Amino acid sequence: MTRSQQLFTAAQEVLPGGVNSPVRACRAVGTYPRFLSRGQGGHVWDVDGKEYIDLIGSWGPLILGHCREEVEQAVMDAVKMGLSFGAPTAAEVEMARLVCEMTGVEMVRMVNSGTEAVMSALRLARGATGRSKIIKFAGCYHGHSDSMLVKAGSGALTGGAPDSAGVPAQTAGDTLTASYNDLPSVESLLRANPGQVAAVIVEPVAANMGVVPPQPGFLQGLRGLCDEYGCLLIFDEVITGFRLAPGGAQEYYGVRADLVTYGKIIGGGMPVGAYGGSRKLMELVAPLGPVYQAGTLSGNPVAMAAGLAQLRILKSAPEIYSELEQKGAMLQAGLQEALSGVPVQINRAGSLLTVFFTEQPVTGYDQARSSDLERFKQWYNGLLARGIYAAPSQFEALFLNAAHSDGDIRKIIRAAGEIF
Ligand code: HOZ
Repeated sequence: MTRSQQLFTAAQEVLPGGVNSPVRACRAVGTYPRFLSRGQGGHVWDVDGKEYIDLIGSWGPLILGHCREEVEQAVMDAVKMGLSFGAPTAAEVEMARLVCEMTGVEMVRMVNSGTEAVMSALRLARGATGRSKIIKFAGCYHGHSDSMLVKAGSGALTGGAPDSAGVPAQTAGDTLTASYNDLPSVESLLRANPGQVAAVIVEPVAANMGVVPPQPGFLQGLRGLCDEYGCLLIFDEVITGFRLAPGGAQEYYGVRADLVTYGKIIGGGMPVGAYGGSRKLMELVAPLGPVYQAGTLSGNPVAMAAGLAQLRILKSAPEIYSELEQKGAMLQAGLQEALSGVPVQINRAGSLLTVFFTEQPVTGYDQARSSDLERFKQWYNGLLARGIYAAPSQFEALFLNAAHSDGDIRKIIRAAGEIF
């Protein structure tokens, strides 16, 4: 038995499924989770000493790779000054300024996770419009708050439970579900619920049913529909924020949302989330306005220090984005060739990719679900055996980071060619 297997056995006694987040249990790929002990650059090591190319990067935030010196140093300096105050600090002001400058939002509120950011943005949208319904897209994942666990992606989809038990029917009833990349499905919901929809929330690149980029005109069309029907457009940029471009998907696709949610990438690996928008909307948040939201650990000084160090690097070295784009294109083209004997669709947006095992182009939820999950299992385990640590679910993304070398990418391509 490996050390990972021993730990997993012990974990199952005290943690549901042996994990603190379902996908990590690796149930969909028929293996046990590798318990990790350290990371460096684009690589991680498990507790048995095996090295892997890390294509998860903590599910996105480690865009510069593990243990980037400036981030590490900033955290160590902050730790020496105190772990938490529950009071304002200078770092929060600098962080808010930087987020506003890079993304174009006018005001931002720090929270502790993407789930919290979305929950708070939805409350704000409802408070601002006086309406209660929300439109989301099947297969998009916006964290695990009650109203968003309707036709959810990510772990909910992986586990075969896109609609969670424990969500009150009244809550679920206020969530309307449209089809991603299908504007008429949104318009018909808006028409059928006149004056009732507070917001349309979307992952501008769906990345929790696997990566599904928006079709040309889709995001622009959503913007137009929201304006026409008087509701707010919310971009959930927990995955795309600061990754596709310094200004996230808003910049990458040239579409502005009313509210934007961010997640872990703002913390550089520490637990952080944020939501932001125009001054007019954000001034509705307490203590200025009637929409209440609070948190002792919000703006935590250690998390701010880590995030600030990472964002400063991203801002001062924009070539990181073109390099990530090149690496993404190189991996996509290489995989396409290596997997030419297998029915695959390789979807990509910048440094985010998913290999779907299906004949049909994947532009939405139904096509994503048509992927051959047995084939995916073989793929995942084949990669793992060859030292490549990928997301253990068809319905997640692969994340490249700035520390991955061309050699790493060649190794992944070589491995892919050996699996089937
Ligand atoms: N399902 C999450 C990403 N979309 C991953 C959570 C985790 O296991 O960290």
